Parts: sequence; structure tokens; C-alpha cells
Amino acid sequence: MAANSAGRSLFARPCTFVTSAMSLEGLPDPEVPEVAFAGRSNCGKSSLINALTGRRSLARTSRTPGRTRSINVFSLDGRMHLVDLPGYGYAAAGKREVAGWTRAVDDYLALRPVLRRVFLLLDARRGVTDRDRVTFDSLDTAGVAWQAVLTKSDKVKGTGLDDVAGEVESELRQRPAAVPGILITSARKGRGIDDLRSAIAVIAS
Ligand SMILES: Nc1nc2c(ncn2[C@@H]2O[C@H](COP(=O)(O)OP(=O)(O)OP(=O)(O)O)[C@@H](O)[C@H]2O)c(=O)[nH]1
Ligand SMILES: [Mg+2]
Repeated sequence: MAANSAGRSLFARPCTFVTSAMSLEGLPDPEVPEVAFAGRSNCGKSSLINALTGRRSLARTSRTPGRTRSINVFSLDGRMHLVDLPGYGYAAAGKREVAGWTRAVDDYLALRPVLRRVFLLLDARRGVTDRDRVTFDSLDTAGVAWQAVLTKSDKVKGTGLDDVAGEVESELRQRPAAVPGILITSARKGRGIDDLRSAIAVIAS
């Protein structure tokens, strides 16, 4: 089956909410392969899950940062889990709360046995920030395969997108656990969504 049609048929299956966990202990038994969506607060993780699954509000989104505050697991017809993580870099919530969810994300990324790939989302308007590099370091240290995804590409005009994509690619070349090649997406316009579905279908197969 061609990659794109495998992606489409995987994502034509029903996708349902499984659970919302504040720590590793609250997650389902590690039986189904998982892909997770990580990145700065507000970079578009939850919106991308909705675009992939064609569901407007499967994952909750918000215009203000700090919407997702726990590890949210969705099941793609029992074949794969899509995991929506809280964002990092959001300072407006209580210190203790931020510390709690940051720890949960760090534990998840380093210790989850069924985690097959992390999609590391970067807002195309900002590119890579120092806080993103902290997560790059953790993923490289944990040896988790990760792939960069530029989000909100509809917000960048002209050659700006090529510039940021080039900068991100040159950073990835220094990163041992990074999967080469970045995906350029727009949850709003649908750009890159089929490519991301295909990448996930390859991981599921
Ligand atoms: N223009 C545009 N806006 C987007 C896109 N994707 C997400 N957004 C907007 O960005 C804001 C944040 O989106 P979320 O999906 O909630 O971001 P998040 O990364 O899940 O945020 P946290 O849960 O707070 O970490 C919302 O207002 C979305 O509508 C996109 O592709 N294009
Ligand atoms: Mg979110």
C-alpha cells in the first residue's frame, strides 16, 4: 500500500479518548505503541491531533497557553495511541503545578516503554528556542526517536518558511536521536497532515 493511503486508512479508523494522567502510574498498561506530541505551550499540539483525526475537539485547544495540563491518551482503534502532552515554557500557572506536569512529561519521555516516536512541534514563526533545546537534549539522552514538525505554517509568508526549515534542519543534523527531515504542517489549512498520517502509519505497522 502506498504510504499516503496507509496513513489515510489508519486515520479513517475511530479515535477515542482513553485517559488523562498526571503521572506515569496513571497511564494504561504499556501494550499499544504510542506516538507523542511535545513542544512549547501553545505551539499547536492538541490542534494537530484534531487535524490528524479529523475531529474538531477530540483534544482540547485554547488561544491561551497552558491548556493541556495532563498526559492525554487517545486510541486509534486499539492499534496505536496518540499522546497529547502539556506544553513547556509556560510560566503563568502556579509553580508547583508547572513543576508537576513538567516532571510528568519528562518521566513519560524518558521511561515509557511503548513510546515509538516523539513529534517535537515547533511554531514556524519562532523556530527553535533554548527551551526546545532542553527537550532535544532529554530525548537524545533517553535515545527516543524524535522528529521535528513545524506548526502554523499558514502564519509565515514568503521565504520565511524555507529559512526557518533550513535552520531547524541544520540543528537536527547535530542530534543523534532526531529522525532526519522535518514535516511542515498547518492544522488550520491541512498542509502536511497526510504526510504526518503516513509517518505514523509506518510506525504503527
Ligand atoms: N493559524 C494557525 N493557528 C493554529 C494552528 N494550530 C493551532 N493554532 C492555534 O494555536 C493556539 C494553540 O493551539 P493548541 O492546539 O491549544 O496548542 P497546544 O500546543 O496544545 O497548547 P498547550 O496545551 O497550552 O500546550 C490555538 O488558538 C489554535 O487555534 C495552525 O495550524 N494555524
Ligand atoms: Mg494542548
